[in-house]
Amino acid sequence: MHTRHTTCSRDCPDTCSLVVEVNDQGRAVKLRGSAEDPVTQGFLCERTSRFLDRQYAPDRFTQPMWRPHKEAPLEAVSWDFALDRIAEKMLQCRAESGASSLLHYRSGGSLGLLKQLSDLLFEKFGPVSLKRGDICSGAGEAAQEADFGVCDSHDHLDLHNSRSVILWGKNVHTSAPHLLPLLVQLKQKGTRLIGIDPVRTRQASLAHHFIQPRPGTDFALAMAVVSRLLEKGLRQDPAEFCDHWPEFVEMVNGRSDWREVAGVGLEDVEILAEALHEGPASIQLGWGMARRRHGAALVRAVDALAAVSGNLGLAGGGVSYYYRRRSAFDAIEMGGLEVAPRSFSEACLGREILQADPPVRFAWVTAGNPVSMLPDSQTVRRALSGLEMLVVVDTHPTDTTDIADLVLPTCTLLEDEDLLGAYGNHYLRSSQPALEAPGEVRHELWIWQQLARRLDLGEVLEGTPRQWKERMMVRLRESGIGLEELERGAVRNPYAEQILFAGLKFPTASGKMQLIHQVPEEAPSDAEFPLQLAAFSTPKAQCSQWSVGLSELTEARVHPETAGNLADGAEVSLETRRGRMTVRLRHDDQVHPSLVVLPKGRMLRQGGCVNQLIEARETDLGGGANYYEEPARLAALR
Ligand SMILES: Nc1nc2c(c(=O)[nH]1)N[C@H]1C(S)=C(S)[C@@H](COP(=O)(O)OP(=O)(O)OC[C@H]3O[C@@H](n4cnc5c(=O)[nH]c(N)nc54)[C@H](O)[C@@H]3O)O[C@H]1N2
Ligand SMILES: Nc1nc2c(c(=O)[nH]1)N[C@H]1C(S)=C(S)[C@@H](COP(=O)(O)OP(=O)(O)OC[C@H]3O[C@@H](n4cnc5c(=O)[nH]c(N)nc54)[C@H](O)[C@@H]3O)O[C@H]1N2
Ligand code: SF4
Ligand SMILES: [Mo]
Repeated sequence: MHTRHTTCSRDCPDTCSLVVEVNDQGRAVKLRGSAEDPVTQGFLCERTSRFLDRQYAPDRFTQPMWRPHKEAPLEAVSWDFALDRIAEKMLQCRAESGASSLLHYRSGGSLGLLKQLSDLLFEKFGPVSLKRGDICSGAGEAAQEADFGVCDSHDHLDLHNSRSVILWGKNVHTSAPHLLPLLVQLKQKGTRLIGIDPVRTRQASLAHHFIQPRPGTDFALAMAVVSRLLEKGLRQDPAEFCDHWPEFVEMVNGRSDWREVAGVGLEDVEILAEALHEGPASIQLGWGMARRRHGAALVRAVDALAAVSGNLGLAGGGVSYYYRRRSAFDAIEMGGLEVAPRSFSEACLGREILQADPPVRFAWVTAGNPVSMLPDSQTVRRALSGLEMLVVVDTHPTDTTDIADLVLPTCTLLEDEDLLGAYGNHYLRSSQPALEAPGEVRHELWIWQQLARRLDLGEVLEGTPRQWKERMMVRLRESGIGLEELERGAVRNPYAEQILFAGLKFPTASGKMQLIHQVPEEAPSDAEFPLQLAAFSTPKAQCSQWSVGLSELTEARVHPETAGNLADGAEVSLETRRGRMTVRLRHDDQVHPSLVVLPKGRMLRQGGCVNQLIEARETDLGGGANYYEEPARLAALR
């Protein structure tokens, strides 16, 4: 028995250091969190603790697979056969219809930095068509870039300097578990914790005060608190460091019912106002809250609240949404969207592919399962099924591999080799193979290189994974950090600031923070579909990758009041304007009465996918997807 060290590359803010116990036959028998890593602190989340079930699942792809015609099952083929066919089709499409007839789609299956080399391959070959926007964090990032000029965070340990920490739409227990020990420690030393979520999550028992607003009304909640702060008198004059202060005040004073819109009590507003006024208060925003029609405006309202209350530019303050995880590494030179011949909105991918003129003929999908995870699954499925060739690089079967013409098997996070920056802390880490890849499984770099040779692209991708890692560490080496050090364990990004916007200087055009000063329109109400359907992260799965057992039917949680005479445990029909599915109803008085909550990630092939019920619509900024506001209703099964 021996142990190997690597890093979890899943789409998760924590980016844990893993210890893999490997037996003498080379089989992993246990995964642990590294005790030496300052963030991981010796424990893993539920979904990765159980990853070995997935690692050794019998349905793992271990050979290239080919579907001889659209209705046929996949059959195993050699790499030469698969790559020759793909190269032939790519060259044919480019010659006959131009490179815009090919689409490259990469999502967040792995956060490894080398995964961007797939973008480089397709740019050198084309440039080809790309996706535009980002369904995960697009709206929130665009909001903070508009306000502050950059979307980044104070060091997470700066929370030690906060008198209050406000967890705003951030489900720490489920989505960022390694922030929990720090929050518990802060609570013990007297830091006040406030939670804000339309679902009373487990956080309610951790927080000193928990606020349960109507979903999607965070703009109004923030303005209710601003109104109260204006009454109290501000500690700092926002006009000195913010643009649009007069318009902002006019907007706030233009309404007197902010609190009623948010559906919260006077005490809720008072406690938030007091915590922010007293300061320093750090606002920790969740990533999900902005996946709404006016998602960016919600985040901008919270940014404005932090500014007006005097919580920017000081230790213990700030609004944390995202950590610039790539900032320490050298960028791979690419033109991206600027050079792409055309782009398709990620949120509306299915519809836009179907409407494309000239048509898309070929798509390469990597590290993503767009059929299950993008809105309007059936349209995405139809669009991708209709292509002349769909190639998917993945480790396991998904709704997307189910319609692929070719599936190329690649490494799991335990076999992979890459560099990782985190989006929930400022640490940098390296992954290296803890296990040998089984069968014909290959590192993606090998796949791209083999393809590049067949496409006559010369040397652009040549080099081993380790050589590529070295190439991306030039700047880090200048500050004395080498790859060997990263391979030994987590290293803090030496270029990341402890606190942001010191001296209240912002990297915006005017050097000032930009206050939002327009109220977003309210979402139109829909009398026939009065509820809001949303699917949130579950501890049992990483997006559509389930490692803990599935219930036989998707469970829909609603407040007992909302359920009416539909019994707890009953099979009911969940309906939206997009379609319907049968779900098992669970009464849950912790859920806001206007919501129906499903677990995120279940696939069509697992008996139903929430995204088959969700309309494809973009958010106000950043090309996010409006996942959390689907008008819905429940009905008895007929
Ligand atoms: N276990 C697990 N962890 C994950 C993931 C996973 O699939 N499973 N996914 C990863 C990924 S890809 C991401 S992007 C992150 C997502 O991480 P989070 O953003 O933390 O997770 P979400 O589930 O999207 O939603 C977070 C919380 O926002 C609340 N919320 C919803 N609407 C509103 C609103 O209008 N206002 C307020 N104030 N709160 C609201 C929800 O009730 C939920 O508790 O997590 C990562 N971590
Ligand atoms: N209704 C609803 N839908 C949502 C969300 C929601 O909250 N509600 N959340 C959204 C969010 S935040 C996100 S980020 C997206 C996630 O959407 P996706 O990124 O499409 O998510 P996954 O299901 O994780 O699919 C990633 C695939 O990558 C594969 N994979 C893992 N490692 C590697 C690798 O190294 N290389 C390759 N090639 N493949 C790999 C996995 O096996 C998996 O099949 O879903 C979005 N969809
Ligand atoms: S998914 Fe997140 S919490 Fe779980 S092991 Fe990976 S990095 Fe850690
Ligand atoms: Mo995400």
